[in-house]
Order: sequence, then C-alpha cells, then structure tokens
Amino acid sequence: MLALKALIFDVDGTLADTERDGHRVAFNRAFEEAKLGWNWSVDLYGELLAVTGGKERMLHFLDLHLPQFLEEQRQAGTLDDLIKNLHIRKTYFYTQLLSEGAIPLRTGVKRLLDEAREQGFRLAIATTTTPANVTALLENTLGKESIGWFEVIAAGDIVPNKKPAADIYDYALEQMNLKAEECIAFEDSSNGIQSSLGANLKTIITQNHYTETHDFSGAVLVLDHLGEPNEACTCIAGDINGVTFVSMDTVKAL
Ligand code: XBP
Ligand code: MG
Repeated sequence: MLALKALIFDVDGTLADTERDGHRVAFNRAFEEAKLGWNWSVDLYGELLAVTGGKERMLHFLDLHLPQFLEEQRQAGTLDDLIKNLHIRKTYFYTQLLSEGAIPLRTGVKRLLDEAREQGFRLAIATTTTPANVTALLENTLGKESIGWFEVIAAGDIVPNKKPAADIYDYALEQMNLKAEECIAFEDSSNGIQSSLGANLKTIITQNHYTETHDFSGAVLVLDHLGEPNEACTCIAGDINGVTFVSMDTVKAL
C-alpha cells in the first residue's frame, strides 16, 4: 500500500455549497440581462445539475424545455455564440457574487486544508467549473495566497470530457506525477464520484441538499460535512471510527 501524498478536492458542492445560491443565481442574472425570459428555479436547477459544465447545462436545458428555440438557433448558426456569450456573462455574475462574500466554505474545509498543509500533504483541485470561478472562490474565502496552496487547479475545459468522465482527475494525477493510490479525492455528487472512482481514487463524499439522494457506492466515507470540533458530522456510510470530525488522522487511516 502506497503512502498518502495528496488530497484532491472537487469545488462545487465540496469546497463550498455554490450551486443553489451561486451558479443558479448567476445563470438567472445572465438570462435576465439577455432578456430571454428564462429562470431556473431551485428544483429545475437540481434536475439540470445532472449535466456538468455550465455551457453543457444550458444546452441540456434547451434540449429538454425549448427544443424549437434550440433548433432555430442551430439553423441560424447563432447557437454557439449565444451559449458562449451567456456563459461569459454568467461567470461574471458568479464571480461578482463570490466577491460579495455570498458563498462561504463548507464546514471543516479550511481546518482540513490547514492541517494537510501543516503536515506536508500536497493539494490539488479537480473540478468541472471554470478556472476563474475557482480562483475567485479561493481568493474570497481563504485569501489570494491560497491559490498557491494547490499544485494543480484542474478545471473546466482543460480536458475534453467533463465529469462523470475521469479525465479531470487523470489530468490532475498526471500533472502531479502521482499514482491514484497515493491520493484521496473529496467529492459531493454522483457525477463527481464516478469521475474520481474512474481514476481509481479513494473518495470521501460530503453530500448536500442537491446530492443527498445520489448513489455514492464505492465511497470510503459518505458524510453530511467534514465537521468541526464543535460541530459533529454525521457518517452516512463507511467507518469514521467514532470521531465527530474529519482530521488528517481520519483521512490517513482510510
Ligand atoms: C460543478 C459543475 C460546474 C458548475 C457551474 O463542478 O458541474 O459546471 O455547476 O460552473 P464540480 P461552470 O462539482 O466538478 O466543481 O458554469 O463554470 O461550468
Ligand atoms: Mg461537485
């Protein structure tokens, strides 16, 4: 068994609960600005989250709910520009929300990152979201220098196939020159764990309100969050050895 060397974190839903009050709100602001008359409710967005990637998610929405509009845009040759420009504006609105401090880190994330760094473990990010969103989240929650804590920020379109494909985790491992057995992944969704397991990574799940019904088969731990000394986490699957928050001792013992 190879010694643990690195922790690889998903972003949306794992580092922070960004989807409902962050990305979803940003999409709606972009739609309103473009006067499209679209508005993604909390429930509809939960359905659309089946597709990772904001650009892909908008296409999925049109395919499901506005097929005629989609076809008209395709026929007119304007679809690619529409999606690209909407996504640029959505990313602007999202990073603006982050700069206003709208989205905090999830419970236990900062504590575990600090402990991992103190003990010399390497850190990386493997996410479907746009790189600018990652740096904005890190900058607005942990400070600008935290961007440098992560050896690799594998994000968005850097790989051809987004989660649930394993591409983004394979890319992170390759960039770090590490074997999957030397790392552990932190995820929040079924798309995410399919990706991390696809890269043969041991995976800890911290579920959220959008993903609590997802299938997390294969996870070494399924938790409601990473916990704090004064805020016990709940272990939904796996064995956390009776502790009430995830420390590096917990991670190393998995
Ligand atoms: C979550 C995603 C992203 C975000 C939206 O990524 O699927 O697409 O929902 O961000 P992960 P973009 O859980 O892998 O962090 O609009 O920039 O794609
Ligand atoms: Mg996620």
